[in-house]
Amino acid sequence: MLMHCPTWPEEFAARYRANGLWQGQTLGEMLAERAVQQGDRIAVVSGESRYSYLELDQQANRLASSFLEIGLKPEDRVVVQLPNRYEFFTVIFALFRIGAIPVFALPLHRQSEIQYLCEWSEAVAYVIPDQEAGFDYRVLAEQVQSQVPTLQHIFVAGEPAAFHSLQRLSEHQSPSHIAWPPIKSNDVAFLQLSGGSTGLPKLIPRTHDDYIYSFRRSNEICGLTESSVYLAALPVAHNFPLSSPGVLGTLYAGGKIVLASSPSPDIAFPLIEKEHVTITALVPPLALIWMEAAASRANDLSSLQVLQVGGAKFSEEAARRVEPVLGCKLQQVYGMAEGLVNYTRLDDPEATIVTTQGRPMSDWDEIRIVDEEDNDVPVGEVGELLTRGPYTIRGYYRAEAHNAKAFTVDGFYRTGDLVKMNSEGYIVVDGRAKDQINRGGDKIAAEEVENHLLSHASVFDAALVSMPDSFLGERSCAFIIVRGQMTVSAAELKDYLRARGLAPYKIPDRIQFVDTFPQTNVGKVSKKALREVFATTVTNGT
Ligand code: J2J
Repeated sequence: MLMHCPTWPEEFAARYRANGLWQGQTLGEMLAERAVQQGDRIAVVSGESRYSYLELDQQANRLASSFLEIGLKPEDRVVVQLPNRYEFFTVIFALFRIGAIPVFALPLHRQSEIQYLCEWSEAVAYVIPDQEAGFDYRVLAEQVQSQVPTLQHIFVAGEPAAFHSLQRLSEHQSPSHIAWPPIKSNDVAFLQLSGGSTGLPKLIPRTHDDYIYSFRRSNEICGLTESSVYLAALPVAHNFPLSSPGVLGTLYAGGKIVLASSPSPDIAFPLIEKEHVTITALVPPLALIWMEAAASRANDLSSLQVLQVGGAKFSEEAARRVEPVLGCKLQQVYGMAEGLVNYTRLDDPEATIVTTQGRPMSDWDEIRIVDEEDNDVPVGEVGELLTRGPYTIRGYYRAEAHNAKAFTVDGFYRTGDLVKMNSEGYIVVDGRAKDQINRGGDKIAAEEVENHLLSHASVFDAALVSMPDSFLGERSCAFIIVRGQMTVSAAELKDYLRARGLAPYKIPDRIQFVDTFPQTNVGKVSKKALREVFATTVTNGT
């Protein structure tokens, strides 16, 4: 078991096993089993290429042998930053097979995030595409490798330049069959990234047992079968398209995954028509774009049965339009990479589907809604959501001090979300207690950006807050107090953050210079008062 990963007390683990929630299978074994059952049926469609279950399984095996030959070992951490392309699957299943641990990064992450992930996880390898959306990841890899001494190998999907070619390694036939290292289903399978609210994002250890349970149960709720066709429009490494039920749920069901290189209607709509997509997942701003585009496109979207929307609050007004405009059922999904996922059910009344963010997927999910003193609030009142259960982590990786604050002593995760629950157990997300901005589903930890701003010589103090936005839900505004008589412009500060290698979505949408910050009565910066500057001005996203 990977060190520094808090896990479930044995009494809970035994209960989850005895009740058949954790079934003792690893992700690698799951794919091997499907390869036997599904054989030549298509598992993944990527561009013009189609790959069967058998091909995926065999290529993952060959890549796994190559990884072992190169020297990767069980529990080695490998940062995986791949967009929606086939290699994502061969890479993660090869790593699962040898017990190495993928650390998931998002395609928009840049040097600041990747270097931190590599350093914090002490990664020995980093997997990238050659280029994507005009960005050369090989240059980024060089920069990161020069800074991180543990990083020995760079694997590239596409043109490898000076690095290892994934394609070559997946074609390579080992001289003899290599025995896979023993892997237990309660081992950590990978590290997922948290949205974060403190200085740097935390790493979320998910086990084979708990993750397989989460997408197996999601499949039951979302009705996934081997005739399902899942369009991966969001970046597949994100927890939502990965597991709710996402691409892994689709493989579990024996269905077909269709990879979209971008979620834009130009790319996604023709794929829906051509591949007869039945289900897909979007964040709210993309759902708005799809509804806008549907009216003016000739594409036949009639195969689409379910549109899942989650990651950020979906407005009731927009939710009501989904079925009439796109001709499919809406499912709201309120989940988190730490575990708990809530779904509206496909047969729920319309009022429930459009006004709530669903209810926990499992009877085994334990939920509390509490006030600031951790007392339960009455039904219908707003409080912070706490949760524990068979697929919700008991602590972050290497984060002892933070874990003491982020979890209760009896193991409930403090979500930082302010919610209320109705009498039927459905949850409505009402706001946030954590210091985070949710920019259309992209999470920004305020403190992380503030720390970057504070490192600028002209910045005396910085506070990042959300401002309401009709398209993204929220955008970010950095309030800045300049040091002494120094001067700096908003454009200079944004360039500075870009030069520090911050992901583009974390660059503040607006920078506002002020002389002082409003304070709370205990002398802390009042972010509430700062947010109120924008309370009445809903900006129009451009
Ligand atoms: C309001 N806020 C939401 C929703 C997430 C499925 C779906 C989403 C995620 C995800 C996920 C929301 N309405 N419908 O992992 O498996 C906000 C909450 C939550 C945080 C988690 C999945 N759906 N949120 O978004 O780890 O604040 O996971 O705590 O990225 O997103 O973010 P993340």
